[in-house]
Amino acid sequence: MATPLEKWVEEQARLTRPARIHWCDGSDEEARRIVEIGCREEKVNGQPVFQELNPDAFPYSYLHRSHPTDVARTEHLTFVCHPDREEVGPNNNWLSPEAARSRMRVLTDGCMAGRTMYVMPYLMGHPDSPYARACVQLTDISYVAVSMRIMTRMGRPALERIGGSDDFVKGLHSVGDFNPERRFIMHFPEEHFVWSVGSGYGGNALLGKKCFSLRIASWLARSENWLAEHMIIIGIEDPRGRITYVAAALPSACGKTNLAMLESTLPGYRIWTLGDDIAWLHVGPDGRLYALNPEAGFFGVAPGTSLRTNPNMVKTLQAGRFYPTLFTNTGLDVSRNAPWWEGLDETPNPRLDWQGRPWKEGAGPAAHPNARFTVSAQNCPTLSPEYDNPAGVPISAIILGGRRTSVAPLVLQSRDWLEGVCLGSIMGSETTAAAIHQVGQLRRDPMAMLPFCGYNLGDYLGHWLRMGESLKEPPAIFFVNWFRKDGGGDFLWPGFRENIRVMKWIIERTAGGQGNGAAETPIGLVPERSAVNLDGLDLAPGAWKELTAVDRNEWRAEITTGREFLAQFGDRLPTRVREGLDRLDRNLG
Ligand code: OXD
Ligand code: MN
Repeated sequence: MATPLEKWVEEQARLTRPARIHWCDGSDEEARRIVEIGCREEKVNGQPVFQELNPDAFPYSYLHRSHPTDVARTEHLTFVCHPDREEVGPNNNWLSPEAARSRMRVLTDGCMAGRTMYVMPYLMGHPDSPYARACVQLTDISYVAVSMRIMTRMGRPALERIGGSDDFVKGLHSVGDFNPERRFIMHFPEEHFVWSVGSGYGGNALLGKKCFSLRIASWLARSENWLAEHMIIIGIEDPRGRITYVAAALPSACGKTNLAMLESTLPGYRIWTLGDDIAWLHVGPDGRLYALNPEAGFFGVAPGTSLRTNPNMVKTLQAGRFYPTLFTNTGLDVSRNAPWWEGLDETPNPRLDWQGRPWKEGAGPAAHPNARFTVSAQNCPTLSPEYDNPAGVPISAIILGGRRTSVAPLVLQSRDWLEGVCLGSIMGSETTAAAIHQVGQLRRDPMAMLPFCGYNLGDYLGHWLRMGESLKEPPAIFFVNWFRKDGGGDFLWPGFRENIRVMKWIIERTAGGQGNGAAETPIGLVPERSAVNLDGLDLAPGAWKELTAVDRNEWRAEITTGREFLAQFGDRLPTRVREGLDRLDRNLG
């Protein structure tokens, strides 16, 4: 008798008609074989899927050049398909499940002809964790098959968890013909199913990541009383050896990976990495909030990553412990056959651009601004020993943030959970290259979840409020902004490794002491100068004052435009958020 899993795979194969079906075991040997196929047989846009790179520069590394139209998440082609449009909310594109299914059936009919269908059973979360989920993704390209091995726990433990049940998250993926006109990423939350065609890009095609661990998981989390969030998880060790765990949400390409691996400039402080993109947060048996990272690897932005900005990521990429490491749409240092991107230490000559063309002065960047690496967490020198703790780690602070060249202070502590949720609901960030849209526009991005919350964002804010009530003592909520500029357009704060100074203030606040380390503003608490270690920093005169300034007029305008943004959620917006924002507005005078 076929199991539900076998039946489902058979059904998908009848629709997509692959030449071969390969059940992945997630082994090293298998990954090597699939990479070999990508190097020798398969092509994207006329070029091999993988090109082997110089192992002396980056061990086990391969370059993938995507289809030129397929370089970032395509939010306008991403849908949540549910019978009730209101449930999905204005924050998502909506289609009825029937309409979506018939559209996708046409696009998927025979789409794997002549290709191999890879069947990938995987877990999001540690095999021993009660919070882990079993999933199966099908794909027809080696790049995605190998990326999934890096980013998830693939193989037998997932099959064991599924057994003869139908309880697994399903993902059907095909690159189709890469035509953006025939590209869609459809989510069916009631069926725990994601159906993606036409793109090989990480956020569109590695279905365990944004599609399941955020969009579908956020539906599960709402009804099961937990949170699926776009957050890093780190432990901050102080000179006494005490480790405080925090989770931080920042929009895509705003330095999450750098913060997750920060190498401290303050003696005695050190960061332990648990996750760089997604956190699942549960109420633990002791009533505290516990976080775990469902992923097993990092899919990070390459440009700007260097020994200066993120030495631990460079070490991760060079560790060579886990096979393989992928580079996508970076440039190429021709003489060394090594990946290269803007911001990496030396500037080689000659180089190829991300499409494999000779790079010329004035021709724009060699690496695509959203060029990525895909690398196992096992390679990370700062990986926390708690990363594999099936229960997760207790969270003392939640940090929210964005890229704001003005208005938002370097760091602000909310007075309580409600005010934190209210400010989080209107938080804004200037857009980056991680998704297809105009870069540098201010967009409201509540909890950095706007592109990832799979249901009505008004209800999501209500869920946050309820979560606060489920916790014995909710973690303090902080806001950070490393990107504030002065009148001349220069950054006021050095950022990167120096951000440890802000993290130190944050953990000291959560430890309960430092009563006089903060100054009241109408919207929360900012650090007093004396409470932050600024030794050895070359801040411009007046910079600290500007960095911590909360301008009443700017913030009144901020709340007004935030309210305008929230108006689209109508009566799904919790009254308490509305009233909380009114109160903050009144505080501003
Ligand atoms: C990512 C993103 O890839 O947020 O993590 O776009
Ligand atoms: Mn992300």
